[in-house]
Amino acid sequence: MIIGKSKRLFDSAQKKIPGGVNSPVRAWHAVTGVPRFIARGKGAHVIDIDGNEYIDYVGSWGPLILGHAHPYVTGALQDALRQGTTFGAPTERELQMAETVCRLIPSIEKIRLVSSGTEATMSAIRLARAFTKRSKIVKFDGCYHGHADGLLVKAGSGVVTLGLPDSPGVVPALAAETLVARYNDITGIERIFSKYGNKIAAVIVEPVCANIGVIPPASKFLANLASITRRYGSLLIFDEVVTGFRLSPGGAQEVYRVRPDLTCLGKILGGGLPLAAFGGRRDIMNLIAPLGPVYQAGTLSGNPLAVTAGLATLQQLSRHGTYQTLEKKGKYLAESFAKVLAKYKTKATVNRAGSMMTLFFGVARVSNADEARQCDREKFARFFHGMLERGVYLPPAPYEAMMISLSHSNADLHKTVAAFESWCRSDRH
Ligand code: KE4
Repeated sequence: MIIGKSKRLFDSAQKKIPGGVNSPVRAWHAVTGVPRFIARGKGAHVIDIDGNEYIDYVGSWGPLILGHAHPYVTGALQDALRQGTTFGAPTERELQMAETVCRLIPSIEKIRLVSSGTEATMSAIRLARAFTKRSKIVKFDGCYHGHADGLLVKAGSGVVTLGLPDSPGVVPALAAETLVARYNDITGIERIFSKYGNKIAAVIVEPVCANIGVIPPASKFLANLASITRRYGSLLIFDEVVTGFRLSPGGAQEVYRVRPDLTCLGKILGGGLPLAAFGGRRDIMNLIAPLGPVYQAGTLSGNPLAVTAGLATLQQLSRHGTYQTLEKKGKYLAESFAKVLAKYKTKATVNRAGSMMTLFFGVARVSNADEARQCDREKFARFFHGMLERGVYLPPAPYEAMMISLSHSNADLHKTVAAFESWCRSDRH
């Protein structure tokens, strides 16, 4: 495979951009090799700067549930562009977006648009602390909610642990306000609340994990979280930046029938442009400035182009049968991979939720971050490169999610399975 241009660009990029990339995972440190510089995308395919074409399962880490350059989205953007790009003033489109999201996700009675998932979760946590007048936050080991200081914490020793900074620059005193629990472990949560309950402002959770690989919630886990937080007067925040509009029109909370107090959205919400949001109960959201005292702001919040792309995407997703189609594609791919793994007696497990999935090599079950970390990362790196050589572009990290879009054709899926079987046959380690 010719990758000379990507190599040259990557060498140059590293001179001016830390690690040569504008977000760490794009540097391929987990799989090594030369990150491909992408020239363009079309449907389920991307073409790199050297002209190599791949079936894409990164999907820009989630937003592109319709695929690349969907004509309905690009057409809407072309119309919007002619009217200008940003005004720093309210627009009708922002109201349309707010009304659409509140209709799709009934737990969201009011919503504030922002520009990234990090902003959304950071703001939701500030709001939860203001509303409850408490300072502690509970997050789960393996869940990622963006890079706000208070969320870049890791579990200390033991199960009920005060957070420790997971990055230089995070102040230990702030990290200590975040408690880290084990996903799918309701006993652990009960223990944390029995010790800190009246100090806990909120629990923030990915209702389906996507940042330690895909890990669905155990039965009743989310419902138990909702009842515990209610019992102690804490808030439940669903970080649906990934799952929102991915798993269903109403996100994971519709699938699992659990109503959080606040929800964070992103990725698909912007249809590939920078848009995210936080929203929820009216009595909580009314604390947000300028109505209330909790300050939150953004120059490009609710940007007209991003809202246009998001509305066009949500409109396409509202078409009949969309989520049945996504479920069928995801089911086919996961089951086909499982059949190949069995045929070649390769120890691995496939975790899937709708149109997102992760292969964990060397383990039989992954229900929390500790189990995920037992997986064979070397084998994953070989899997990544083996698939890349066969024209399939996977997330370049073992703890991410393959994203299937509506534009992945049956031919794309069959080719992907054939590539996987060919690699499994060759990788007899
Ligand atoms: P952003 O600030 O990257 O828009 O969103 C942060 C975020 C919040 N919540 C969840 C559940 C998320 O998955 C994310 C970001 N996801 C990663 C991929 N797993 C973004 C990719 C990257 O960091 O480059």
